[in-house]
Amino acid sequence: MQFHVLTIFPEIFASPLAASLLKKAQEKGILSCTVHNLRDYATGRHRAVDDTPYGGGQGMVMKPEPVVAALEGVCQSLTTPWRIFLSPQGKMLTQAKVAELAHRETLVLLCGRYEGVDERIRLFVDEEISIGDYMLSGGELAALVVIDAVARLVPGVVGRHESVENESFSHGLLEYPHYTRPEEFRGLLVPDVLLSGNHAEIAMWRRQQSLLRTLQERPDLLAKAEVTEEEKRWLAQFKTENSSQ
Ligand code: 9D3
Repeated sequence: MQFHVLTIFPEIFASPLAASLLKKAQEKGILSCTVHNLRDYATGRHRAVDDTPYGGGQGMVMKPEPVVAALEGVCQSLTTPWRIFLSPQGKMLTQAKVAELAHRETLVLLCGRYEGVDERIRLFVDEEISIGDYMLSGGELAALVVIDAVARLVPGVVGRHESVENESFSHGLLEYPHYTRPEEFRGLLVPDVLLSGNHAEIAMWRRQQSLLRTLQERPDLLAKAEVTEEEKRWLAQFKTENSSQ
């Protein structure tokens, strides 16, 4: 899988791409990430990538010429590029969208900066993605979120061991609580069931903890989660028994 990033701040990408999972995947050749500096596509004496807004107002707007020149220049040499513009106006990123993107061969990620980009740039990308309803300074951190989330689903990037965790997330419930040594930490004990060696009981406890946590922290997830009729009855009973709390 290939990622190409278009940005005026290529240095933002250096550390995240040079550590941990993404680093290993690139070393293995499963993944490649190329960061392109939008300023290299700017012309004129000042190589400006921004300009003042028509109609007046605060701040600067990203110019269309360098952005479209970069999109065309980079995509020219790619077979099936899928162009994504990271923008607060985009559709919110979900795990389902991440899974869809992971099937593509080449993602081209355009990062905006300044107050916004010239509206005409939108006509030169395939889709617009936001990572959530909060304000970032630009598209760079959002692009890194897309790269990280998508890369995890590319075969070979995440080990077999951890990919199970992946699966449990897509079942739509929150994770059960995890513990490691010591058995007692500042008076806080590891639940007995986890020390029992009874694997059936442990599996049942973990499933119940997942269900309860989801009910308590993210009840919205339960509607879409894979929950059996028996589990639904169990949760409903738990709700009535604890409705006073
Ligand atoms: C100060 C300008 N804002 C007016 C309320 C609009 C605005 C423009 C550009 C707000 C943020 C940004 C920069 N953000 C992104 O480029 C961005 C983003 C985000 O801010 N939140 C979530 N996902 C994304 S993807 C790209």
